[in-house]
Amino acid sequence: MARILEDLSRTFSEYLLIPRLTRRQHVMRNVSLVTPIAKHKVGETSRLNLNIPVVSASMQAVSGPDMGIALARQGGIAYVFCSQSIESQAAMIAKIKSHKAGFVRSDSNVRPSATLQELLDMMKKTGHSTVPVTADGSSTGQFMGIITDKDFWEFEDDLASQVQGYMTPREKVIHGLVGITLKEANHLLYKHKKEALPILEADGRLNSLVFKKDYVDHINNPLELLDSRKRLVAAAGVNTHDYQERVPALVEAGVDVISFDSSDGFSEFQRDAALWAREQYGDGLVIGGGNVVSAEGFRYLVEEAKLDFVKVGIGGGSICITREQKGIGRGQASALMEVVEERNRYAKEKGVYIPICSDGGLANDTQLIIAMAMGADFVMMGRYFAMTDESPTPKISIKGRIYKPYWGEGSNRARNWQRYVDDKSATGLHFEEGVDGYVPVVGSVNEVLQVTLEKLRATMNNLGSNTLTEFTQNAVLTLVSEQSIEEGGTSNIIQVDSKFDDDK
Ligand code: MZP
Repeated sequence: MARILEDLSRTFSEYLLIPRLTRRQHVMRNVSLVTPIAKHKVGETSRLNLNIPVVSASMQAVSGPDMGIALARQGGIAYVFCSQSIESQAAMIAKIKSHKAGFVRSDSNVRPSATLQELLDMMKKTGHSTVPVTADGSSTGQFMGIITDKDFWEFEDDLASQVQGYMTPREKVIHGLVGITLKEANHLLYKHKKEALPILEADGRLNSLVFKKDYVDHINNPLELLDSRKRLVAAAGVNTHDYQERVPALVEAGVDVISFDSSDGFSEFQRDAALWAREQYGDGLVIGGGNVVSAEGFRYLVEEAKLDFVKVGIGGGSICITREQKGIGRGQASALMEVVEERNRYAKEKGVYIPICSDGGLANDTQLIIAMAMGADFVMMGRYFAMTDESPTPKISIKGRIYKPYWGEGSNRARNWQRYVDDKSATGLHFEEGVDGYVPVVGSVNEVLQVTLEKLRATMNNLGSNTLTEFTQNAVLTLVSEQSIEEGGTSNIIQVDSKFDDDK
């Protein structure tokens, strides 16, 4: 006979946190939101940490290269969606990795014999105003000089003239040699008041460029998530079908983290795919997966699939109808608490800590805070990021307000049948697990995260904590009655404007 769990399936909005003693050191500027994403020995640090506990969902309407860049610059990561061709997903990862780095391979170069018109066309196409001149016009050719848009006047100079008559020749260009540190390169830029510094090989070939604007950008984004080569960290969703071709292409493009994307990840399909990836790349790649909603599912993915992190959540997503279509799922709070308990048990038994991601169904900032207090190491959100300027969808005006489309990966629109069919013999499904709709536009990733993370930091202080580990350890939660929930909102007043809250 079927077993019936005694507890109710609970959601985040049914809980509140009880404040703990706030000491003098518990102020927002002392709060660190650093959190692990890869499994590690208890007491040691993870081989990859996020600087904020937030990642975006692997969805067509959410995570493209712009989201990858915006989120990594804030300290998180975006899982570039896998419901697309391998080539285009790999190109998105390559775009994130090449976005900005201390040392950038130059992608706009000209030959000395190129005309100013050719140079101008290139500058307009790429938006780059500083262009290295190399003997063969390649990014690694013999360095001959540099030309910028200030070296000629588009409407005065003869555009049929050759670049070599206008460029600053090599002997007059301040440059560095391969081996120089980023700090030294930035110092040269500062000392000579330059915008760009070419870095040359010992034999005079161009290696890379260092830009002043990247230095300024880094100062403005202190939590930026960078790899050991100072490139933004990039992540991708993958599936259990074409992983033997997709994962190598993503690795080749520079991906740092992959996550198996499935509404129900408690399967041998996911185990086999994850083990294959681990065998190929060892610990060089962070490999996560899911989703699960039980201790049993968590154990399986950790012990059998050897995942680095596990995602929790079935059916809670804002666009998800899995629960009503298939009758599977669990209240997100109950699922998370059971998995966290099992993770802690596993850490005690084996001395290995497995980060947990709470995926989907966060309707507002408060629920994110409760998820973190319950022991999630980071949260994954779709709708939250679909509403930002950086999601890959167009803005649409409906009755005078601006919206963006948002649709589930299990909807017909996404046609992401791999995610929902783990049986290769199946050719497609005759029912949907996701819906298609619109969400209001709320601004840039930077703007919305600033508010959300400020609330998280403030609550951490209320609970006498400056780190996420302390936050979870100090957390005391209480279940609330429907009346208390009602009381928690405004009461007995007429609100001036509740539009924004309604939208969130
Ligand atoms: P949300 O943040 O919009 O509430 O939920 C995003 C999450 O919903 C994703 O990370 C994914 O786990 C899940 N999802 C995506 N598509 C579907 C679907 O079509 C879905 N059913 O459930």
